[in-house]
This record gives sequence, C-alpha cells and structure tokens, in this order.
Amino acid sequence: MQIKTREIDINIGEAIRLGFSKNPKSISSMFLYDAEGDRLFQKIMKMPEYYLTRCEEEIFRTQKEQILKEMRAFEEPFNLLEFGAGDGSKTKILLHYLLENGADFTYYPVDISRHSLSGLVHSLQQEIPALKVQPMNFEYFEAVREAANLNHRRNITLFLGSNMGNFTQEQAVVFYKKFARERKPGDLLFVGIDRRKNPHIISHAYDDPHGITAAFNLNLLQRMNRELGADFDMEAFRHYSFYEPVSGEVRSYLISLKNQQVYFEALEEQFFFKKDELIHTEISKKYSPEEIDRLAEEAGYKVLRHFTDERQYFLDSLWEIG
Ligand code: AVI
Repeated sequence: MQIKTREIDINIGEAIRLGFSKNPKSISSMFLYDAEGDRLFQKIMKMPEYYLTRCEEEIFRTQKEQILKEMRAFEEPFNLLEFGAGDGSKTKILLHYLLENGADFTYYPVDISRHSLSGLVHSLQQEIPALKVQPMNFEYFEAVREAANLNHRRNITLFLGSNMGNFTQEQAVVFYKKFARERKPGDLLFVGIDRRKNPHIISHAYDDPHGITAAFNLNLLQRMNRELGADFDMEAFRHYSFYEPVSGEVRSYLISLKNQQVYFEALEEQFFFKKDELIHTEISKKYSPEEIDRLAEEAGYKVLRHFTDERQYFLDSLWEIG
C-alpha cells in the first residue's frame, strides 16, 4: 500500500537553527519521533506510571457502542481520520466494532513518523484485512489541508492520546479554529484529553523511575548526532520535567551539565551551552472538563458529549462544528 506523503521534507536543520536562537533554546517535540523515539514512546505507554493510554483504552473498551452511536457511524458512509495515529492500538477497538457492525468507512491514519505509519499499516493488514486504509505521512497542519479535499463524505477525525496536550492552550485554539474552517457540516472531532488531577500522579508519569522518559527526551540529541552529524556528549545533558498544577502544564527540558560547545557538521555551525542552561523540548497540558468546554466554544465547536474512565483521569470529548 502506498503511503501518501509530503513533497518537501520538514527541515530539521532549519528548525534547530531557529530553536537554538531562542531564549531558552528549544526543539519542537515533533522531532521526538524518529524510529528510536517511536520505540521509546511504545515503552512509555506500557509503564505503570503512564496511566494515559490505559485510561483511554478503558473508555474505548467499555463505551465503544455509545461513542460510535453518538458519532452516527452506522447511518451513512464516512472518512475516519486519525491525527497522530501512532500504533493505533486503541483505535483498533473501534475499527473492529465498526466493521463487525457493517459501517461503511475508510480509515486515514495520519502521522509525522513514516516509520510508525508503515508499522501500523502492516499490523492492520495482518489483523483487520477487510479494513480500507489510506495512510498519510503529514504533520498536523498539512493534514488539515489534505483532509479537507478528500471526497464528499463526512469526516470523523480522531485526535487521541492527549496529542492535543503537546500544544499550548493558545496553539490548540489556533489549530482547532483552522481545522473548523476546513470542515464540512456534519463533520465531527473526537479529542483525547488528559485531565487535571493530583499533581503527584501527573509528575510520576513524566519523570519515571525507570529512566524511559529521560531516554525518550535525550534521544533528541542522539537524533541530531545521527542525522546532522552533531557531537552532543550524552553524559553532559540531563532530562528534567515538572508539572505546574496552576497552569496544568508539564514542561520538559534538557539541562546542560557544563559549559560546552556542540558542532553540527551538516549545518557547519557551532552552538554554545552554558552550565545549567535549558533546552525546552515538550509541553504536556492537562485540562479540566470546564476548560475543555470553553476551549471548544472559543474555537467554534459545540461539545456533544464527554466520555471518561472510571477514575476520571482521562476524557474523550466529541465536538461538532458550532
Ligand atoms: C504523545 N504525547 C501525548 C505524550 C505526552 O503525554 O505528552 C508524549 C510524552 N512525553 C513524555 N511522555 C509521553
């Protein structure tokens, strides 16, 4: 099967130049997901501390009937898009149920990682051979444009796993407004959101004792060593993340442990890092249901229903263009 892909590759070198000219220096979390980053993220999702994946899985397992009924998935043909599809493990619960109950749809998984998309397509061909799949290797804003021109069918778009949390709240509003402009009447958005809760629970999920999240974050530097011929000394940087419960944001950084310079062969450029200087790598924002209602309204959507898990740690929210 052919993976629909962008014509111009996202230029990691340019992104680094731009990010390292800021204060604090930053690298977009989009670059966490090369093959090694995908592998480490799979390990994160299996950690006992990273409750998010299991909570969303529970919602799908226990409430799939109500979710798909609310989406009117059995009433007319539709496109099922999934932004940031990853390994599709939770989505497969819905896909099985849809096919078993005669829904007419094509599945369009969208992911920035070509590696995880081909893994997903392969596993879908093995596990659900009857499924119609058209993978798309795009980043979110590119995918919004692509999705708008698919066909005349209604689009149901999944944005699961708290992927939206990797935007700041302002970025999320901009993204959803843009998304709303490209939509057809009747299109739906189904968004997975990590809820505010006891800060200790959230902190542990992003600073685990196994060192897997640290390895995931540090892989950004190894990726630059591999792809841009940089000479980052992996012993000279350390992962740091903290949850700030008032803003609801987990912020992740890499700390430079000494004064040092790093040369990038591919950019023919050197960058300086002071001792204790930070590189900002990721934000993971948590929301209350009320904040979600307000955000959806501000971006031009009507919330149809929230679905939550037993412990009320996670929430999947179904939106319609307002
Ligand atoms: C992909 N994204 C929703 C994850 C999150 O929870 O922000 C990425 C992650 N970063 C550290 N742990 C997991």
